[in-house]
Amino acid sequence: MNKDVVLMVSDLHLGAPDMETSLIREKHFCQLLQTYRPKLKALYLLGDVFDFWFDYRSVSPKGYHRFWGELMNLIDDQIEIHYFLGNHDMWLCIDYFKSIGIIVHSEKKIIELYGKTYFLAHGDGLGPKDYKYKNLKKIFRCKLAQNMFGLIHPNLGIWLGSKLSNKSRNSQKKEEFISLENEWLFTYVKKKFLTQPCDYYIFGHRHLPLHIEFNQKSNYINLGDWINYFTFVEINPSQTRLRKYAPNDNEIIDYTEHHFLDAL
Ligand SMILES: [Mn+2]
Repeated sequence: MNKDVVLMVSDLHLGAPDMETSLIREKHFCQLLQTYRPKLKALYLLGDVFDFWFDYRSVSPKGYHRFWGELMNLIDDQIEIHYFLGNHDMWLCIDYFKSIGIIVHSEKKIIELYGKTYFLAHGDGLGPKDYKYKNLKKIFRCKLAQNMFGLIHPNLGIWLGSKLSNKSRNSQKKEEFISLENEWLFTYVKKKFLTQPCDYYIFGHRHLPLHIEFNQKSNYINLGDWINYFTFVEINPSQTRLRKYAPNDNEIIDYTEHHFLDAL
């Protein structure tokens, strides 16, 4: 079998709202990876995989054993794993993740696959508005803040981080589509297209699966989430599709609900 499929997934928020609930989603995700593993070339995790993550010098958060086991299987099969930092897991230790065999990206990145260009990012802090978060991000991304947090005892630090993460997003809330004008990441994409034209702009963060085709050949895709939608992008040499894992039937289907043609 050809190993030529690339998967992109984001916003699993593992750990939220509690470990028991999260474990159900974690098992579904592992099922997806097992299904694709024989034909998988690379896995792109586009941020917020964990609801909160912090690596102390010698301590990492407990749990997520099935997730890590499945990732190790992929690494042993020489399948590339890329990890883009989200707003909930921006404090993971890049060097530690690298030592596991994961390629970590702390900024947006353009890649090429099968002759198409893909602009990839988690999506936080992009587009108009959200000034409060953009300033917070500057503080959170600074090494000093990270080092200070590292001084807090892990039992307290991880408890505190998880509380704050849960508060920053009501993780069980289902995002709904209102209008294209309200899609601020699409506003960002339309502007970006003028200076950095790409075939696909793929983000997470919005927690709402979307596929918007614009300018004849360009596409904005939002990955949705693994809380309410179980959506992801599948890329093979001939197409790029937004798909959905149906946990109850262990079935993979195309996600077509929010698919807009000729948006510009
Ligand atoms: Mn998120």
